[in-house]
Parts: sequence; structure tokens; C-alpha cells
Amino acid sequence: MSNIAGRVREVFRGDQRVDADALIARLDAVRRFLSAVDGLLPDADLVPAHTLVERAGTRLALSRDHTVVALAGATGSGKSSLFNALAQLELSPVGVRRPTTGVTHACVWGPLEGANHLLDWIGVLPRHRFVRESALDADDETALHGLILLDLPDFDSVQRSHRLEVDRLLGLVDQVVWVVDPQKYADRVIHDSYLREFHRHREVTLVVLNQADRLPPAEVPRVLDDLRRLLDTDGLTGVPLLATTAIDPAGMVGLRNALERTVAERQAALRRLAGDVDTVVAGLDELVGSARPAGGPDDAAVNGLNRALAGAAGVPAVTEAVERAYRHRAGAATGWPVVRGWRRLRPDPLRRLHLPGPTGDQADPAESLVAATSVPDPTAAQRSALGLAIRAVADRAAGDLPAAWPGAVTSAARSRLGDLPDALDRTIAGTDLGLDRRPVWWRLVGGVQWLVTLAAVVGLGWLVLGYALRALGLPALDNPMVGQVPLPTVLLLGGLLAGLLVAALTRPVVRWAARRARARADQRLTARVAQVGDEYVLTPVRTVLGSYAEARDALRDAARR
Ligand SMILES: Nc1nc2c(ncn2[C@@H]2O[C@H](COP(=O)(O)OP(=O)(O)OP(=O)(O)O)[C@@H](O)[C@H]2O)c(=O)[nH]1
Ligand SMILES: [Mg+2]
Repeated sequence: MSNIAGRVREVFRGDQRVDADALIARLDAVRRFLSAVDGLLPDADLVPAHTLVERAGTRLALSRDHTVVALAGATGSGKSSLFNALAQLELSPVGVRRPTTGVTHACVWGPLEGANHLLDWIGVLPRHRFVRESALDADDETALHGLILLDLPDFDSVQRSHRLEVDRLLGLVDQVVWVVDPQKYADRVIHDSYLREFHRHREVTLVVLNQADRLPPAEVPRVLDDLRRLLDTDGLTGVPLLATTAIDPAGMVGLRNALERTVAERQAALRRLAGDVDTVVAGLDELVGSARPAGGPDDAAVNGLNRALAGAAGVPAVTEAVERAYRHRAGAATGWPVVRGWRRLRPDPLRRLHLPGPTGDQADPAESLVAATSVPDPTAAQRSALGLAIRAVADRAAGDLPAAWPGAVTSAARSRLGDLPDALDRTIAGTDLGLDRRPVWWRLVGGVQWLVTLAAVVGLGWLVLGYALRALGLPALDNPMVGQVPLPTVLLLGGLLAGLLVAALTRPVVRWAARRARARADQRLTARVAQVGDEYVLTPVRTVLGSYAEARDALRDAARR
């Protein structure tokens, strides 16, 4: 058995008082537990806790001045006889035909008005409610004022409806007096199906061996001893055990005194509910256990997730496009002006992915809810890698949580899987890839290229003009000479050669800078994709772990008497 259940004290508390405020705090803790695990644990496992919270709330809101005591037992044990003997009236028919009592009868000591709401809730029909108060014997009965005694049908009945009625009422009453008779006191049904189930309600359990007059007086202590031994085996050590004789007022004194004490203490309802909380907490214990709430998935699992997300988001394709786009744009800015125009005609590799183009125009991440880019869809392998990474995150996060939780953690990790592709796509579209600013050196090199090209054009123009003048028989231009070569020729050839040389020298620099741009983009994209992973996978997982921690704390508070 686990720790929390162990902490619920199993010792018989006898007349230890239950503080109403402490009980309400424990019930609040059960409520907190339920809200923490809502939607995470199977509803079927939570039914007893929900029932407790609802019943306890209602019972405490109804009269606390009344104590509802049920007489329960096998058919013919003498429940109705005891009921009538205590009421000193023939209220519930006693018969020889078995079973006799088919519906619950109630007798209220004191005015009926105050008790009616309680009896409505318990479900005793008005025609089976009786009042034990008359002017003649009012003084004798004051000690029982506030008692609502119920005569239940038989729980071992051939009539299924009787058993259902008994089971329902045993869940609602404040105290149970189990009535057994000398013939059937050792019957397995009463011990296995009922008394054993009540071991957490020992404080509100009383057992009577009725029809004691049918035994030779010397036998009574021996039968009581035998019954006590059976009760010990049932886990009911220490519960009051009395011998009664319904047909003789003297044989009722012990039971009557016990009931008077119960009524005077006004504790039965609280003790009953405290026992209910113990039962519910013990039942929930294995759902929560004592495992420490894990801190979350470890770094290795998170890194694996980020890698898988980056793959599924097409980060490698984008970073490759960034490298090519850098080369493309740098080429267009620094290349030989003669071929620059031709370069510009070729599409920008990032534009092809519908990512920010050469002007650096950023896609607005909130702009659309559908795929924003044309980054290729993840392959089947990437999708399955992502599935495995998410599962690994869930497994590591769940750690050694009790069996009911890993499923909830996995569901949480996968809960937003459907939204991931769009989120990743929007993130990729919204990430500044670092290409929007044109480096100064591009402009410088571009300027030099223009200058040398201009020189070549001037040289060409000069030469063309010289030829034209010569062709028309006009006086030739007086070309200045640079060494042996005329200046226009130097300008033309020098300009062309310088242009090609600058282009050739720039190329390795561009390649190196493009690789850096790719690495920078990779870093940014990976960081943004990790944010998406955090929001869509890790946050839901952490929420479940938080709920586990809350549930565990709440259950610990609920267990505290
Ligand atoms: N001698 C003797 N007979 C008793 C005593 N109590 C009950 N009886 C008799 O036992 C029989 C059954 O009594 P009931 O009170 O009807 O028993 P019950 O437990 O209400 O039975 P169901 O209503 O069928 O569940 C009746 O004939 C009673 O007269 C007792 O203390 N001594
Ligand atoms: Mg009866």
C-alpha cells in the first residue's frame, strides 16, 4: 500500500472528535484534486471522489442537529423489531414471511419539520416517516432528540431492489447499527460484502447480536467472543458490540444508551464523512502515488525534439536557400555590371520559397493561418522522426509517474500536433533571415565595378569616335598614350580586365559570407522553431506535470486528519 494511504491513520479512533472545519478543508482538498486531474485521469476512477464531494456538501448543508442511524442486517435478524422497540410503537411491520420490510421506514425523535429535508435527500417516502414525540413521554425521549432511526430492508434479500436500496442508504447515513442473530452472525455475505467494506467507518459502526434471548445465557458471551473475533478479521477491531433482545425492554438498554451517546455527541455525521474521505483518498492513492513530480523533459529529449522540428519545418531547405540567395544577391550587387541585369532575371532562391525577397520584406506571421511559405512538406521520415521525438519528450517527462499519468503526458505532448505544421510554417515565414540589409562592402565593390565599366565604356566610345572620324576623312583625335598604348585602349581593356578581376576576387569572399549567412539563418530559425516546440509541445507537457504536482499536494492535504 502506498504512502498516502499509510498516512491515513488506521487505528480505531473511538470517541475522537472530528473538527467540522478540518473536515471541510479535507473535502476542499478532494475538490482541488478533482479539478487538478480533470480531463487527465479516467472519469471512472474519479466517481467515488465526485460522489463524496457532492454527498458531503449536501449532508453538511442539511441539518447537523440530526443524526441518521440505520438498522441494517440480514432478513429476520430483527431490525424492524428493534426499530419498533426503540420507538416503543408498532411502526414497521414485523412478520413471519421473509423478507418483511421492503421499503425503508424512518422514525424521527423531535419535530419532523427539521428532519424532512434530510429525509427527502435520503429518500424515505413521507408515508414511511414517523415522529417519536408525544406529550406523555417527552422527557424520557429527550435524550434521543435529533435521532432519525431507519429500518432498512434486508441486504441479503432475494429481492434485488432491497439490496440496491440498502446499498444506496448505507452510503448516506451517519451511523450503521449492524443487526445479526445467533443463527446467521457468521454468514459470509454480511462479513465479506458489508462489514469488511466498512472498516474505515469503525467510528460510526455498532454491531448488535439480537435475539440473545434465544441463546442459553451461558452461551451469549461465547457467541459474542466468536463474533468479536470475526469482526477483528473484518478490520473492525474495537467497534462496540452489544447483545440485544428486541422483545424485552431490558434487553434494549445497552443499544439505547449507545444511541443516546451518539445523538448527544453530534459527531456521527462528521465521523462518517471523515471515514468517507479516508476511503476515497486510499482509493485515489495509487492514481497519484508518492512519485515526485518530474521537473520536465531533460535537455537531451528537448534537443532531439528541436532537431526533429527543424527537419519537419524544412529548416535545412531554407538555410540552403539562404546561402544561395546570398550568393545571388551579392552577385547582383557586386558582379560585373554587364551581366548583372542577366543575373537579376534569374529568380531569387528565397522568393521561390515565398520567403522574404531581396528587398527584405518580412512576411507577417499573423497574416494567414494557412501555409505561408512554399517550403517543401515534411517527408514521411521527418514526420515519423517528429512523432518519435515527441514521444521521447513525453516518456522522459513522465518519468516514474504512476501508471495513470504517462498516457496523459503523451496526450498533452501530442495535443497540438495538428497545429504544428502551420505554426512552424508561420514561424519560418516570420523569421528574419538576416538578408534584409545590403552589406556596405557590396556597395563599395558595386561602385568599383561601375567605375571600371564606365572607364571601359568611355574607352570604347573614344575608340569608336576615333574610327568614325577616320572613316569620314576628318582629322584624327590626338590620343594620349600610356606607355606604348593609347589611353582609350587602356581604358577599354583595363576597364574590362579590372571588372573581371574584381568579380573573380569577390567570388570566394561571397561564398564565405554566404556560408556565414546560412549559419546565422540556421541559428535564428532553430531558435524560433524551438520556441514553437516549447509552446506547442513542452508547455502542454509542463501543464500536466503541474496538475500532477497539484493533485499530489491536494491528496496529501485530503489525507491529513
Ligand atoms: N425471540 C426473539 N425474537 C425476535 C427478536 N427480534 C426479532 N424477533 C423475531 O424475529 C422475526 C423477524 O423479525 P423482524 O423484526 O421482522 O426482522 P427483520 O430483520 O426486520 O426482517 P426483514 O424485514 O425481513 O429484513 C420476527 O418474528 C420477530 O418477532 C428477539 O430479540 N428475540
Ligand atoms: Mg424488517
